Amino acid sequence: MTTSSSALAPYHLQCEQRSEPLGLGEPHPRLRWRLRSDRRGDAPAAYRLRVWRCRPDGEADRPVWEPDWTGSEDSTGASYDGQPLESSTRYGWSVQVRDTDGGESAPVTSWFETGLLHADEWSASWIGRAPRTAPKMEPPQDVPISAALADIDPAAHLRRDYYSEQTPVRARAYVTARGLYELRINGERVGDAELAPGWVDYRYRQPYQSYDVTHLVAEGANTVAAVLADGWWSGYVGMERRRQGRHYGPAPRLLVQLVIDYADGSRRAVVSDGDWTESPGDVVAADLLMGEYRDARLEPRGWDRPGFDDTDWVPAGVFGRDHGLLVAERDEPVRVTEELPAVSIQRLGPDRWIADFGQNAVGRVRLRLREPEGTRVVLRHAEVLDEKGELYTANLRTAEAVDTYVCAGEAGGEVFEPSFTVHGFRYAEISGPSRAPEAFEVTARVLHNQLDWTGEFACSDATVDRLMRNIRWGQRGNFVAVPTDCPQRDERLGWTADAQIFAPTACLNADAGAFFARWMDDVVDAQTAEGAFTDVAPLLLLEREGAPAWGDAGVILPWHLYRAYGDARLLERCYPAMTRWVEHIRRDNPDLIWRNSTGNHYGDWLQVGVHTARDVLATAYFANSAHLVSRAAAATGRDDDARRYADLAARITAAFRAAFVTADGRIEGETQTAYLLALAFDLLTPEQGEAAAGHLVADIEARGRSLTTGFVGVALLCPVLVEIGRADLAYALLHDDRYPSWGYSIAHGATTIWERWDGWTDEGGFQSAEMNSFNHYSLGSIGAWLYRHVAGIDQTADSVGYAELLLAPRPGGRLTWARASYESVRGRVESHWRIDGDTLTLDVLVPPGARATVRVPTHAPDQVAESGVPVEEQAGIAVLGEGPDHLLLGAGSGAYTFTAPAPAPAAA
Ligand code: RAM
Repeated sequence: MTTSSSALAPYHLQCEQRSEPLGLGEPHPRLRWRLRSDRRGDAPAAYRLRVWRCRPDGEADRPVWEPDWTGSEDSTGASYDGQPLESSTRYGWSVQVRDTDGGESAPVTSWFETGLLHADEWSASWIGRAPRTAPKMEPPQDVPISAALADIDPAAHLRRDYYSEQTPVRARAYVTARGLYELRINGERVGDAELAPGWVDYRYRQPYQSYDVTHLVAEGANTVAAVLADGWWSGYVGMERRRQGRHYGPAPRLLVQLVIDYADGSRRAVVSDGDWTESPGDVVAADLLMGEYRDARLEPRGWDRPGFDDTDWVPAGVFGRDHGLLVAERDEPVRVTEELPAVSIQRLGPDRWIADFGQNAVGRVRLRLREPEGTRVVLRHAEVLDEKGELYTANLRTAEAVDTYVCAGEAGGEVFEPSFTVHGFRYAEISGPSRAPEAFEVTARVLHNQLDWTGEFACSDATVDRLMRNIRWGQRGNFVAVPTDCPQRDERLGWTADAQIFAPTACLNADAGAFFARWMDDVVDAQTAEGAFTDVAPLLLLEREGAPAWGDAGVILPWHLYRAYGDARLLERCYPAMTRWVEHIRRDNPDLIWRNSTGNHYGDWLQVGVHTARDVLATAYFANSAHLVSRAAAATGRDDDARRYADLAARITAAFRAAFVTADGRIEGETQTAYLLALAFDLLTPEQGEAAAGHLVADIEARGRSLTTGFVGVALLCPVLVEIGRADLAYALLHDDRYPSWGYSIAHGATTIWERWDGWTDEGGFQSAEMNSFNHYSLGSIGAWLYRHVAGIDQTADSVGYAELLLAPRPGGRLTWARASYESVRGRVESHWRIDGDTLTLDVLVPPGARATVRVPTHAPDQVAESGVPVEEQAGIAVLGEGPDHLLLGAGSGAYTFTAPAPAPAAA
């Protein structure tokens, strides 16, 4: 029997949400793929997986999992369930899909590779600088150094030589540090991870990276070497004055295991141990917040290559072989993802210039220099300039963000880029060089965890496009090791509310699944014995109990990630912690009004001139969390819990109404956020809801169509306005450029989202430097609305993994077109509308296996056509309903072009 071929094609094969990951730790990794097809209505009916083991040279060796065809409409992935995976081994895999007509796709292949799966396979020791009997090394006396940096020991240079009798066929390096490391083999930098091993709560886990170093190791003499700095382990992190540094330990440590395979089948490990030697070098001091001080004259030349004479180095200190907390890295590391050349360089003095990179970004500056030996070049960083055109650094608080480089005087010039620090900046002041730096010699190198960018949005309005760019830059700048609040001042912590508010936007812009899932371990581990999630994770602040909307992130995020990516494993893992949080609030608030155990109750943080009643906000969040736990229970097959928490949510809702809502739908405090919470979380009766919607609109109108929302309310603002039929008001706020609005910041040159609406105002200038970041993503939570309501890409309320799309664009405001695309776990989704004269055209793309509800915005629902044919006559399209301003259609997968009389312009 011959099988017909299918139009279905799997693409973007991933393992554990990563493309061809090296060094996986998961015994049953999840394999997934997206589907495309050029045939309408195409859907997968079954898939077939093949997994095989590879030999060290990469060739296929033998099958390890050959399951039969699995019948499934939900063909987004499956967990490996074959023979136990071996450590440090590459596996090839392929997937093939069968469509509903029996046609089969060709197999598409990919690979993954395991790391060290068992703690007992590690033989490396933790090494570092041995405790010195001599006094601490002093930095050279001819150069000034700040008190904070002077308190930091020079980065340790560690090395060892080894000899190889044979030519290696394959080599892997498994590496981590309590601190930050840069590994080198035979003079070459290993890999391109920056700030490795990243930041997790090291008290619970220690992630290691895996590198393919086959091309670096050789027959004969070899050298493995590393530079080791403090990083999050022992450097400055956060703003807690009583405890700003050395959070995890007093000094950094390194762990290296190099595994080399030879042609004769033998395997050898070269590990960090007492055979390594140590010396300080050119990195005089390095710190994430303070900056890096590099004196190139002190570099031990050739130290990372064979043949170096290290007789005056000292034996490395050996600090045990504790491998218990080692885990394979689970998401893509921080990397340099872009370079921004200076767009201008202004001279400010005889040897002082300011470079503008045109974009507030996060990373560091790379400088090319040609200066005499001993020339000291200092780089200072700032997000904005003051009125005199100088760097504005007051808002960095105690973060110095100063990098210093002392030139070696290389004849051919030299390049300085710090390795163990990171700054948030648009401007850099360069002082010290004897001649003006040229633009090509000054580059900002952009750093963040590398994400797979899955979403794109564009529209006819340049300011709205700038807003989306600002949102994306905010995501890049604050996805550095953990989701941070800000990248510049002495804070940079994993604030939980910021993350939950921004997650819907983040997960449309990019596949942030693996990044957030890894961070969720820190959120769960930080939970108190009483069940309180925390305000920040990894936990660093002394206050343990999370505030309303902050601690709730522990419930909201796993649920959101499950819905976005359709993988229930994280939800399963977090479920017990989610229930503990809700139980903790319930226990301390028997009347179900959340007044007790509210931690540092921040309310609607940074709202504008209003005060949202704290109990209202807290109780609304309590109801929402109980409701989400009920949904999570249902999704993971816990029916009793589902009923119990649904009942709890209903009782909290009743308590909320009794305590805070009047008969005519007024909510205590009467702020926009109070109304938004009640409406978004469905806490009102239909009558109250209608009245509350009216009060919300009246408040916005009374303020001249202006918002008052802070971090918490802002995410709900435009979505709720659309929901209550006032898309026109949502657009008015979107297009507003008066204070407070997104447009106001853009009109004042913002290239990222500001922490505060009033970060800078015409009247007041800069807000207090005590708390004024120009790169916070929280107020960028409107990004999700741009995708969902402006362009029209969303999923229905009950859909998981975009199985049931909701394509409901709401043309309005100044826009004449908008489009978005999103690479969902199922495949590509598109929505693109444009209004040309009297005609609206809507192009949508629905991936195979998904279904869509399409809302065509038009005042003449009886005149909607698809590809020129009235929709009633088009096969595969169902008319689901209509209203005065739209037609609702059901459609299967495929590309569609709808046309209709353009919607009536939104009422002004
Ligand atoms: C600030 C942080 C963060 C916010 C908390 C309440 O310090 O920047 O954004 O969540 O306060």
